[in-house]
Amino acid sequence: MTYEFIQVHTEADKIGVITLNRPKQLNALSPDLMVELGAAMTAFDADAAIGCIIITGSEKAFAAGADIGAMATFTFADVYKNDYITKHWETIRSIRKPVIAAVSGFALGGGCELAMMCDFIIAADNARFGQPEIKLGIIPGAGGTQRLPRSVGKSKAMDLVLTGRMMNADEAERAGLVSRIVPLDKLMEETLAAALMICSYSQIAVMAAKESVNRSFESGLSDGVMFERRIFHALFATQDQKEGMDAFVNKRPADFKHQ
Ligand code: DAK
Repeated sequence: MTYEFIQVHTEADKIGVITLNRPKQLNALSPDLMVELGAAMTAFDADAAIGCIIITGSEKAFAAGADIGAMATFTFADVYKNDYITKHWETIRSIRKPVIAAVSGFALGGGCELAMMCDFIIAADNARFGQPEIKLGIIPGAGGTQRLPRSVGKSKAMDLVLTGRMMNADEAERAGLVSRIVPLDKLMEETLAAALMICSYSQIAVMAAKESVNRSFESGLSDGVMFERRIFHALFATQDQKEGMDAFVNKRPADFKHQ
């Protein structure tokens, strides 16, 4: 498939890299771009050779939000009856392989929400995060009011959502929104290294780990721990568990077959 608003390539035959590519609009997330993003992610998720997916943007912008021009004249009836772009944004939640957001520059509005839908965020030192929708007379609409407080706590989430201010990479790391900050010129190198590390493990264990961590956001502690326990037990049915433990015991590198 050819894409107009994103670029897609693989690294080391096992990492799927998706680069948002509407530079003149600071990668504003139009419905067409989101359709392409969903298609590319679904294709990588279905590709047995791919162990990890990276979403990135440009140095200046990961994404400056949903496309304001495209939304400007919509009425309530338009957005409510057509469930405005909802389906285009839900695909990412169905991706079972790990997805890393490599963020440089602006990650605002839907851009910040997209980054938060990824499994973790590696930020360049020039990254700036925010939910400025309040300035447009709306509120975050792709999970920002729900994921941001889970990530940074109520007080900072309220501050960002109600004032519309941006936070820099340092503040985002202190608040727990991003997992690490790297120099801008090392962003892809460091993100690819993290992705390669993930790819070196059992894909079944990696997917199970992602599913279990995500469950912590959807359930109470007892249910979450029970879910984890059963998944943990199930992993003893895999060849990869035998391989991983045998490799440790015999002091050799593990050779996971993802079985
Ligand atoms: N949409 C469309 N165009 C955008 C844009 C955006 N979000 N952000 C920037 N651009 C365009 C600018 O209009 C400008 O275009 P030209 O004038 O050159 O044609 C070009 O990108 C460069 O922008 P600036 O000239 O403004 O560049 P600066 O460096 O001066 O400022 C900035 C950069 C990022 C601070 C500024 O552009 C800015 O404030 N942008 C808007 C940020 C924003 O308000 N984002 C939130 C948008 S609302 C949903 C899913 C998602 C959403 C809602 C619902 N569902 C699933 C239901 C999301 C909503 C949003 O994100």
